[in-house]
Amino acid sequence: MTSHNEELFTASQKVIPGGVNSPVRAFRSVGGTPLFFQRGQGAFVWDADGKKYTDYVGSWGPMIVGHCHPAVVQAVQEAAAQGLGFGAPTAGELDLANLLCKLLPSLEMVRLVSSGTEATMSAIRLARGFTGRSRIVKFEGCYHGHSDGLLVKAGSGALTFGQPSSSGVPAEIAALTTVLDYNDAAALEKCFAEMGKEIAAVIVEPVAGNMNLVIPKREFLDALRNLCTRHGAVLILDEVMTGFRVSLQGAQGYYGIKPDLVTLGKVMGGGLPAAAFGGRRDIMQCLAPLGAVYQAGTLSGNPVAVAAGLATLKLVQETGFYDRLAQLAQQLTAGLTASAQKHGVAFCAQSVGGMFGLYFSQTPPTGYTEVMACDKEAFNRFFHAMLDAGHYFAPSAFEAGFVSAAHTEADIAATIAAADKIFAAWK
Ligand code: KE4
Repeated sequence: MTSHNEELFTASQKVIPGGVNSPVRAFRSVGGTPLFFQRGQGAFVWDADGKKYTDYVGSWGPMIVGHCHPAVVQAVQEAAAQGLGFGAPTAGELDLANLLCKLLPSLEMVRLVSSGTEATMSAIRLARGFTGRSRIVKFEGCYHGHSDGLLVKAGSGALTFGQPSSSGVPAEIAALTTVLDYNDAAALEKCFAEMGKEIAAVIVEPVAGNMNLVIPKREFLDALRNLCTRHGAVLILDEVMTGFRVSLQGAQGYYGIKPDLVTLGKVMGGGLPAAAFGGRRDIMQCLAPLGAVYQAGTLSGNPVAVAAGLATLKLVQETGFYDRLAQLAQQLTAGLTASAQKHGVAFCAQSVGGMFGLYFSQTPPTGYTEVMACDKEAFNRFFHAMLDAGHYFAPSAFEAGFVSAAHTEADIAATIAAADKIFAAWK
């Protein structure tokens, strides 16, 4: 019998390219029919056939307090009843801006936008306007949204399709982007020695989450900060994923690195379209209407999205929130790793705060080349076997996973038990 997912997917492909509104949702990397979700509650989601899954994607990170948390839903309902949008300032935007600046010490000023792509695109333009320089440096496998200059050897969906660069990006634009290896401090040092005066900004995921999870080396983080300072380049930490995910102060607080600009999204919108970029006051004051760097957005600071973000960020400030989130992620990764090793499967896993990576390799990758050496086919088999068992991981070997405060130790144990059965029968 055709599943409702299959019916919806067939119909969607007639009118939406690939049947999805974002490529990574299409299951092209793992194969099979993408799931169409109809409901989420706490740690769980239900697909169009009514099948229940323990959710380790969480809308790619935003659902850190779980789906449909009552406090978030209530805040959204109350805000919506007052107005869905004004295209004018609201007190809620000021509350969110003040909260972001309180939580992240590097934020002296902040501008709200509607997506991570807008945040990074705007931060790059701002860095170019502030420095008067054009070159940007990024790292292979890192994904910063789909603006032209950043879709060069990008990660996430772009990596999934085996074409790290995207067509449609003019060569002239791509030529202004230098791509280096993540965690390679020496390559960064050499790049600055050769073209330091041209570099407007270095943009980096302080914990890479778009080529699977890759943990930064201390010397890499130190080189980023020191070289940008020495050469007058703007250091942009792209914390769209890590912000309020790895700690209350994001990766910048977790690792003690102070960016000049930071981009935020996902958790700060609680699942609704809210993102931001901000940082040093002297840089942010270059933005229109104060300065010459133009940036704008009809839906920026949308009151309903802001309400979801404020409610979510209130909940994550509860005592012990991140300790528990990290414990859940560690319980999952340790349990999966122990099970695989017991059954002789070449698999390992690791976590940082509430995000984790799963790898079909003997050791966790430290960069793009090692990520690409992981057994993608094995991941795809594991993904589908776990999906059949009712546990939903990211539909790509090149994505990080996420736990929420709504997951319980029992939920994690059930996921590990399901994986154990799969690893026991692994050939
Ligand atoms: P959005 O434009 O998708 O809101 O954010 C882009 C972005 C920027 N920076 C980082 C570090 C990100 O992880 C993202 C988006 N992440 C992907 C998942 N890896 C979004 C999922 C998708 O593309 O559908």
